[in-house]
Amino acid sequence: MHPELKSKVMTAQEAAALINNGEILGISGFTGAGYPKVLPSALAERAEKLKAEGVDFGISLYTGASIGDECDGVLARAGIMKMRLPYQSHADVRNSINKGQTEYIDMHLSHSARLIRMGFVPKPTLAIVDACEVTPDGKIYLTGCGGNTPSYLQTADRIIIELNTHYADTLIGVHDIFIPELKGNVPIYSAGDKIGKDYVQVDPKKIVAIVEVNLPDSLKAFAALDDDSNAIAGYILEFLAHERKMGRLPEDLPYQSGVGNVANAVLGRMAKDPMQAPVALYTEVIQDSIFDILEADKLIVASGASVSYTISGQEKYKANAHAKNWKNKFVLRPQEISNNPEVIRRLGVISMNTALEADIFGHVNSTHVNGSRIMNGIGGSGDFARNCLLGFFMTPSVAKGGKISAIVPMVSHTDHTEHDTMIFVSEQGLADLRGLTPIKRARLIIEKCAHPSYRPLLQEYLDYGLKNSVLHTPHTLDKAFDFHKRLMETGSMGV
Ligand code: 0RQ
Repeated sequence: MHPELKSKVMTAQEAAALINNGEILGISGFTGAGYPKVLPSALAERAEKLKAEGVDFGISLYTGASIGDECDGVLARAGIMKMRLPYQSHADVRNSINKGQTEYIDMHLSHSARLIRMGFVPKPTLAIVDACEVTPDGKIYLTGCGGNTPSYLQTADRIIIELNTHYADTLIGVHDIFIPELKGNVPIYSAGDKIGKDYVQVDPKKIVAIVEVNLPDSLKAFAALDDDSNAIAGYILEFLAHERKMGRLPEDLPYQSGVGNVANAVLGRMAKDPMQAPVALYTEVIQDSIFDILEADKLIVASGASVSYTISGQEKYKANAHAKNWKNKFVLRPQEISNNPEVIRRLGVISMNTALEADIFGHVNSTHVNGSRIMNGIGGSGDFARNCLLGFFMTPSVAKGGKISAIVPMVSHTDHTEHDTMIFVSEQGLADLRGLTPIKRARLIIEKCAHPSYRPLLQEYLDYGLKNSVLHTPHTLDKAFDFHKRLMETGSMGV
């Protein structure tokens, strides 16, 4: 309705023509939610044409976290993604990074916006955001992601908005936008506290294009729960019940859970447990399992950086946002607040994240296969692992049909040190490492978490160290990577 904004409405192709070679794009999007959906394809087409004319074209892509194929996949396949941060989980992006075609900075999610605002990495030149609404005085109401979007909107010189009517007004009012100072408090004392505004204020003169869309986030449904995920979820719930019985765990502590099946399974099973008290989430990503909790009337509040719902989950949310007042149960925050160490420590968050591999002394590798090949990234796991009250690292005990042991003598890359890890869980069992010396940790991890087919090899490594090494952390450096060497030489860590 506003003539000046209306004059900026254009097609995706027209908007893509405004993007220059070498542009640094700071875009909305976090774990498959709230990312731009049509501009990336138009940009890839434009790059293709320029390439045919012999003109080189490349961009850097900054996001909140992982985003959908319509953006990450499209830009990686077009071969124009020169730089990427702070987290991705797309096979084509991963391949491009591991081939050296895309530079990648794998960052703690709570650090990324601040490092960009401080100029340690170049600031975005153009922000592209998925938004529910924009007003003539420059108020932008975001869709399903808080992420790094407020900082990108603040620091970029120009802004393109994908005005997405898919969520209508069901996410307006859900956001709490607060950008912290370099020094000073983040005054959140309970998971649902709101300390900011429900929109991002920008100078409307920076808005150079508005592209109208009506599209959902394209998240696929989860695979049926496998036995390993179910077993891991079972051990975690049993352990939490035990800790409560021992009087070590108040009922009302909020939960954080990483992405994927196990996280969904834990929350899904909590919803079904008649003994489970109502729960609050202070997490980064909110997944479909939240609906089980809502339907069981057990949700106090869910605070996160994004609502990462499958297509059917998005429909369910929209249908109930007003009808059952679900809208009031959610708070979406910038990721430097959803993952803020001060708040995580203050609230006593119970945290659950995933390891690729863990070693017998308690270190965790969440990111690099054989120490070199990036999988996804650390995401928010470090923000929560170090600062939570109670932290779980979960992984099936073996990968690739048993050829890879998730428990190794020494991790080939370290994301989380022994000082930050507390409880390891595999489908074999659970090891509570708190308060144990390195040797006791090693014995417990081998006994409780390693797959039976790898226990003798791990025990042999530990015994050799106990005989021949110093006795604080008895590593044997010339044997520490034998599992990984065998994998590279023979295709299996087993002998
Ligand atoms: O390979 O895809 O070819 O089948 O890794 O493993 O078991 O399906 O589990 O999808 O949860 O991924 C750690 C990567 C696990 C993920 C990681 C192979 C395995 C399979 C995927 P295929 P699964 P997931 C949340 C917070 C980051 C840290 C975190 C992740 C593929 O959960 O990125 O929790 N976490 N952040 O076969 C070689 C090993 C392997 C292995 C598994 N040791 N060596 N390959 N695989 N273990 C995220 C955010 O903060 C946004």
